[in-house]
Amino acid sequence: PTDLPWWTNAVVYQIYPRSFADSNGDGIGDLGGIRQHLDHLVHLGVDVVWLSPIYRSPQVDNGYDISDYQSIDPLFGTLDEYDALLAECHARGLKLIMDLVVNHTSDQHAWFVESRSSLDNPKRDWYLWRDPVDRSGVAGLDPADAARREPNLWNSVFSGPGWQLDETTGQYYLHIFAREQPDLNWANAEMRDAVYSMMTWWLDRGVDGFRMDVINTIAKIERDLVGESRGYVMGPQVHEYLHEMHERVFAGRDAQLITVGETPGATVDDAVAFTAQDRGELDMVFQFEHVGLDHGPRTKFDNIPLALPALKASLARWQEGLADRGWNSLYFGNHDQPRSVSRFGDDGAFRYESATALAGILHLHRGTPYVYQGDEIGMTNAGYRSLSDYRDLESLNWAADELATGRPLDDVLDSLAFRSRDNARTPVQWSAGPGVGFTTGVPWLAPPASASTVNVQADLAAGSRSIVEFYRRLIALRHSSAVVRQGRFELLEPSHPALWAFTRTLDTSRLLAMANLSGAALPLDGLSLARAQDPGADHPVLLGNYAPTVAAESLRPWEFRVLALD
Ligand code: TEU
Ligand code: CA
Repeated sequence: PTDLPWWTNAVVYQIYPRSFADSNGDGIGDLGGIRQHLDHLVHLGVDVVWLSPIYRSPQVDNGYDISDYQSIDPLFGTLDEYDALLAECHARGLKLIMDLVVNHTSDQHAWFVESRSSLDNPKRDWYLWRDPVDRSGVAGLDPADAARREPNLWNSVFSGPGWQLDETTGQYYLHIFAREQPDLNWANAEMRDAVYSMMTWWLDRGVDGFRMDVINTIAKIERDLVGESRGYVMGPQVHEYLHEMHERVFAGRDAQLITVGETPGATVDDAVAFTAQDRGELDMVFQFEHVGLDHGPRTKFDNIPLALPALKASLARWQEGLADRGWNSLYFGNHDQPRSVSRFGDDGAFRYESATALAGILHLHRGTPYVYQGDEIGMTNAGYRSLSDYRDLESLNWAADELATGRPLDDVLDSLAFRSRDNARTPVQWSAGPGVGFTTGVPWLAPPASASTVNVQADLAAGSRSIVEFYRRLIALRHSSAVVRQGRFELLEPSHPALWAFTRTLDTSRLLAMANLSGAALPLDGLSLARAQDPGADHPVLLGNYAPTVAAESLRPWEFRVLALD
């Protein structure tokens, strides 16, 4: 028996609808395609499905630019189809959560159309409008910055200035993402009320919670909005807003719901403040420390090598930091990150072994694991070598800026082939063939060549080398083990360059998880975990990615094992 909420024992599966399954042959995934594959999710054993946005949207940022929150974009289907999908999920014991994107709307949203229409429109203050600034007299600025008239010197995450001049009123509006994604003004209570009533509308429809897009950027600091501020800083009001949201929207049904906030840049202390249950804010957050370790100093597109000890230490820091208060999400991949088997594993000779080793290690940490569509079959980076294959505005805008500086195309393509968000957005490979079982039409984004051998059909026929089967057993282990769910985490051999090993302890029960994240055999003698295993005893192996799994004195390349010590 435990007083931990249900989602501490749950596994979430992220669907990026545009790339999951297409049921009408237009080459874009849709709700019909999802309904056709729900049994795949049931087979995996996941508990919750998170849908990336499917609301009406001009699709500038693939649906993260919403023009009507209470609708379904015709690309994906209708509200009736949505209700059918929700009912079918619930009938299968799956919960369904939606992606809440309320740091910004689309510039086509009725709220923004009204807000921009005049200085005294009632919704003017629902967005962040500020007058131009003349900084020609400001010392210490380079000529380019001194000439800028934007209210402050923030840049957009998607390149260019973070402000757009609106000719009609002569003011700038803030957009930390694309200019088609104007930031909402959370200081405005009327705007907040409209968001809360929209959220309640979805919960009343039966939705089981939300993933909240960049929810820690909703609180801007007024003094930073004008003047020489160069970097965004999270305003402390964010906790006030999230607590108000909790009271106004979640209270009374909080126990059945799951909420996860995406909080780029959040520290462990921020995450405790967001997720400690007595705070009444969020259940958990997506933090970005581990997925920032291989970013260069200038931009994420400057890929730098990642040493395993740094990755191990990062996850261990978050295990320790949220051990007593708060709760961790556990993820390596999503629709914004490179494919984890290409980034952290070996997507060539040891694709099966490394995909399963990474999943085993991640899922045996303390927290709620998130499986990103396609990772359950070890899908790999697309690695396109032609700019015309890319679709993501973040990638295309960055590449254009880089090429404009004279950087060689091949060099830019090297960066994109590893880091572009399109790498994780290629259609789920259900089978071989031109439409990879995703569509009977032309996929909106080109599947990589690997699809001919990397696909669900081939994986399910792979017997002891099926990645889906490994995930199924891993998820079953989580569901059955109180130690996995709540055991205390302790990292072993932190500085070892290839070994990732840790224990989980609950009362007198202990598990030992270990993986060899290298392509060479790894002898275990002399290492702390060998001592932890009471050499004499023969510890049962609960799960391993090599068959037959034996508690040997060494780990084979990319081998993962978890043992029950007591
Ligand atoms: O991403 C927020 C975020 O962290 C971005 O900075 C994103 O990770 C980018 O790739 C970093 O370089 C969320 C969504 O997940 C993303 O798909 C959207 O594009 C973005 O917000 C705007 O809604
Ligand atoms: Ca379609």
